[in-house]
Amino acid sequence: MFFILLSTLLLFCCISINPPPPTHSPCPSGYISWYLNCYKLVEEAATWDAAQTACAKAGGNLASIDMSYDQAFVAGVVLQGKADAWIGLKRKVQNGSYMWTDGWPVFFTQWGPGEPSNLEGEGCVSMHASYFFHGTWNDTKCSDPKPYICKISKAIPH
Ligand SMILES: [Ca+2]
Repeated sequence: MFFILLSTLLLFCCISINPPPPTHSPCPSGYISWYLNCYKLVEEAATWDAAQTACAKAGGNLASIDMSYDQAFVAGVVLQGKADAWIGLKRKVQNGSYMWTDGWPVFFTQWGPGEPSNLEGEGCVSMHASYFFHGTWNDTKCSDPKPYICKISKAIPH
């Protein structure tokens, strides 16, 4: 019995457990990996167009939100930033319909109460950071400088 106990103790004391290797992030530096995408909240305010250009330079687009899981994740990121942030949704001048900059069709929306108000010059969509509106969307003035959220995605619309 004693020997069994001793050998058990020896077994536990002397096995070295190597820590697992760090997880390799599939995203560029500064981006958060989530699902098949990489996201980054840029807190320096820019107009909607300048924000989209900046995201495109990094190989992405202003973030599209294709389902409730994306919405929950992006809202969590934006709420941390404490300021409303641009997302990749813009109204087309031609027919008034909305489209995502990355080409995905709009099959999920999370408009705030009374939105989109569709006022003239309010064709760009930002996400509310205030807890009261909790990540809901608002069409607002494209020329307003706001923080923004970029998304780099491996999923290609088809
Ligand atoms: Ca509005």
